[in-house]
Amino acid sequence: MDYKELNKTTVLEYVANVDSVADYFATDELEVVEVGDGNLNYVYKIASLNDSKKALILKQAVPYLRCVGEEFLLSRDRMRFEIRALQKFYSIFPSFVPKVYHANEDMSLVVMEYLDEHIIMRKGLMEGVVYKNFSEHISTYMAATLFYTSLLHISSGEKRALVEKFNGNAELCKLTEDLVFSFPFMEHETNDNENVKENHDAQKLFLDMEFKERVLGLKYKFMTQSDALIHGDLHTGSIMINEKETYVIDPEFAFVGPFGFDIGALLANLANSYVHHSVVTKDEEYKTWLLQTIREVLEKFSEKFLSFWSESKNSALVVDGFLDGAALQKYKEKFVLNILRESVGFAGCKMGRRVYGVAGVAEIRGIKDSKLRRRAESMALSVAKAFVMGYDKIQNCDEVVEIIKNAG
Ligand code: ADP
Ligand code: SR1
Ligand code: MG
Repeated sequence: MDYKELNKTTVLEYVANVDSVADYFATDELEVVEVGDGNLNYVYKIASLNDSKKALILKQAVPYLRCVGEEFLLSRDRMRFEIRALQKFYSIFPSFVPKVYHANEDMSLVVMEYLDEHIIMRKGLMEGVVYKNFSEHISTYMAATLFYTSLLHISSGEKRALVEKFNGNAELCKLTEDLVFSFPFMEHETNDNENVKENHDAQKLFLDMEFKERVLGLKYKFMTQSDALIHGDLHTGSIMINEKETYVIDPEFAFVGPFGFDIGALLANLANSYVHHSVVTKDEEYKTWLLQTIREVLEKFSEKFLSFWSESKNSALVVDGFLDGAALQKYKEKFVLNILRESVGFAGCKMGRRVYGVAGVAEIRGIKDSKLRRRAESMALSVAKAFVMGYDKIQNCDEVVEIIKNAG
């Protein structure tokens, strides 16, 4: 089938010929609304007019970057990787991933479950909503997806096949290389240049060669380390949530990359929320909940990752009998400590990129009062710097929480 960019009308014509969607809606009359608020793609809600509980999402990639415009070309290939990742992550933990009803790589589209009782987590966090099950859910999601796609669980042949399956996602990896690890830390046309102009903090950051060398070290890890299948863009805008449930959406940046990258993305976004509440709402109770959540996410991730590991004696990496019991225990502890450290390093880059880089986040760039915004930027930068400069010395989760707390 040839690719055709859909619109609200042609979405209905398209799904009329898709059996799984036709079965779902039966004879209901349908309505289509565009609900996309992301940077890259078009997202349509297809809803039944007969039953308000029945709806599906159709997401289609277009051959350009939506938030910039048709002049910024970006291949539609990204949808192939989103489809594959949604299916893989769903097979590992279905309760945290929307169910796919239909996928068409030629048309660069996927039809999936509509999450009607959930909101984008970034929005909830800004409104000060407490999600008491979140740390439990997301730590399980991250530990399971990372562990079960790594050499601690699959064979070396399966791992190479997995790398191959996602290796073509080069354009989106390149976006991350540029937009997370390079351009936000130098003069660049894609930056928020109104803000960079005559800004002492920005000039200082761009001239901080020690910091930038450390960023390069982390970029190199991102470009070369193939630990596990990662989501690749796990910020709080890729999480849909309510008090009971947590779903991870939008895995189009997925590839086989470093263990710490998704954890780092999440840590950075939770820390940005802490910065927002320190500067804007000054809600001490909420700030305490955020810090406690950060600690729990990191601690529970380590516990669960180790617990999955304890279920098998033999893996592609550690052959049964290779280490004695005590040495194996020590090795595992060092292994997860290293994941924690790299997560903190990536979190530093991820926080830093949101200050002057393209694609700022509402928590910081959305602050209307310019004085408050500068304060938030400076706080975010101080956490980013502490993370990047000190990540490889971190000993435990308390130290991570202390760094964030001390900044504001
Ligand atoms: P992009 O790839 O452009 O970033 P997203 O996958 O993040 O697109 O989706 C954009 C928006 O569409 C989300 O912020 C959310 O509001 C909505 N959305 C996406 N998937 C779903 C879903 N399964 N259920 C409900 N809303 C969704
Ligand atoms: C121009 S694309 C900007 C960002 O949006 C995505 O969510 C990724 O984080 C990407 O870097
Ligand atoms: Mg998105």
